[in-house]
Amino acid sequence: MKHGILLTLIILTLPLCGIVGLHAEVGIALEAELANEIVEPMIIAEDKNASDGKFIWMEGAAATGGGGKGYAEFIINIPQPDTYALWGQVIAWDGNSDSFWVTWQPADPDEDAQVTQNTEFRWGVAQGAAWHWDRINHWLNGGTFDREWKFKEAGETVLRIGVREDATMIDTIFVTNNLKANEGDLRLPTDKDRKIQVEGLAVDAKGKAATTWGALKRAYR
Ligand SMILES: [Ca+2]
Ligand SMILES: [Ca+2]
Repeated sequence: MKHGILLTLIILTLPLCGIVGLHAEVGIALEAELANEIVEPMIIAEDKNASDGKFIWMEGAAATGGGGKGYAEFIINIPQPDTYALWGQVIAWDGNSDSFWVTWQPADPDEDAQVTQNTEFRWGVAQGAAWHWDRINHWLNGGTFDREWKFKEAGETVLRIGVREDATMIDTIFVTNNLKANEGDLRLPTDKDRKIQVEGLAVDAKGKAATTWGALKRAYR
């Protein structure tokens, strides 16, 4: 009888573990200046108050127009299929320096928003002259709404932050599958995060997973 109860408990608990496993909380902290590709006039600049002392922007003066060229691209290995939100640590001085274009493939199409001017991909950045977090939104003509991206598979994704208005600054990015996260749930990149971003340890982990699957396949033959 006791064994029966134990077995029942195990049977009931196992699927629960699976569910918990699938919904593990993901948090990936990235330095903007460590992007895989930075295309001018988006450039790296220095600021002692920025995370690791650097940020990226298209250089420009406050209260003036300009922009629309240059971008930074990040290859982000997401560990599980899920719906994700993005946050950026930013500075936006004024109404002439408070937006980017953002696409994250493959959830978003392979579209050059700087060419199409598609407002689905227009991020209206929260203004402030000191570094602050802002959840990436889309600033549609009918209002501004938080964005979320659904990925059907784990693996490499490509995030592009394109210049829309010059002088808009971005320091760090935080990737999370907690769609209800607030600022207290976010973090700046640590030395370990930067090492992973530079050396691609996430790719190694992926390689290990592939090896494990290969070993499993052999075991079943
Ligand atoms: Ca500007
Ligand atoms: Ca930084």
